[in-house]
Amino acid sequence: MEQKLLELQNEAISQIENAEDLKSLNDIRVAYLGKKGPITEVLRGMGKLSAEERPKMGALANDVRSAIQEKLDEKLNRLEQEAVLKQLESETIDVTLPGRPVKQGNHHPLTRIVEEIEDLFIGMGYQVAEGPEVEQDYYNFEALNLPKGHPARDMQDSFYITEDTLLRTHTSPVQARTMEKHQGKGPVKIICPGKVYRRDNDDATHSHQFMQIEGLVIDEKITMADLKGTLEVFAKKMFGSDREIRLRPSFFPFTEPSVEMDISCKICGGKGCSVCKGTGWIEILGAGMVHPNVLEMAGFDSKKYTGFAFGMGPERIAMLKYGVDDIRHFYTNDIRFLKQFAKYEA
Ligand code: 2U9
Repeated sequence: MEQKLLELQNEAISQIENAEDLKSLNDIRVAYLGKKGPITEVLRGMGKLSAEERPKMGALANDVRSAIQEKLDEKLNRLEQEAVLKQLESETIDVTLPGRPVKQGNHHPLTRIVEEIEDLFIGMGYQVAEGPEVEQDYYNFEALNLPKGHPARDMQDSFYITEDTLLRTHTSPVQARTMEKHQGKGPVKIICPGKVYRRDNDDATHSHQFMQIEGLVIDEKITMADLKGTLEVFAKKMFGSDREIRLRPSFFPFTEPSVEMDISCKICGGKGCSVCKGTGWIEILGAGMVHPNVLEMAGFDSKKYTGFAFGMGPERIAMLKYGVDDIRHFYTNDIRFLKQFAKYEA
């Protein structure tokens, strides 16, 4: 029996050493130290032993049991430590590894241009005013000196929704609404960015939906000089202090006198090239002194108040600034086109 016990001990210990995981370790414990285990079996056979052999065998059996238990505990600790180490390893984060690049979008080029122009005029004390894209005929046309049947209306072919409701063809109705809210009291100093709609066939330079930024200043003693000064500051900040501006006579129903503003061509420095069609100048915006009819219709005393207004197309400025040759790129959401502007992100 003594031999049997020692064999069991060696057998159990070699199995414990080869155990790979906690489960097989537990199986060994149950197999050897369990109620039905061989050591228990041996102890049950103690009855057949002599009185002097029994204590010796009992002590040996307990030694074997505790030797096996000790080995089990030892192996258990090691396996648990190994499990913890493995888990730590699997959870170890190599902080020196580069982070996974988070695909960050970027501002749409038109948003960049509009925000740049907004910041520029906010810096000159203007407030940003916005209004509905679905507009009333009155604010889109009549309030702007374009009475029903006025031929100039056709120049702005419109998406009518009802007899008197349309998709606005310019952001000027926002200025007309704002003037009305002022109930004839100045000053008014606003810029109005936003989407506008004209029933047009899309091509490289026309889109049925495009953007505008218009501006309006109304106060006492506002002159053409104020307009020219403002446009000069705008042009130099937006296109570079080395640019010249030129004002040419023009016509808009809602301004009198009216002008168009050109800036000197950056490509040829004014000598003439394909970009400026040989003129040396590039048209940027239209402007003028607010027509007295427009002032009066909005409740301003045109003898006391004067004002200037201007209007520009952000697409045109973006096409010049970024060298884009087709306005439709701004609207067809081709990621290859849009992600080119990621490099401009701060
Ligand atoms: C009020 C009074 C006057 C806004 C103006 C322009 C000239 C102009 C064009 C720019 C690019 C239209 O999209 S575009 O082709 N706009 O040239 N806009 S003066 O004049 C106003 C507006 C509102 C109450």
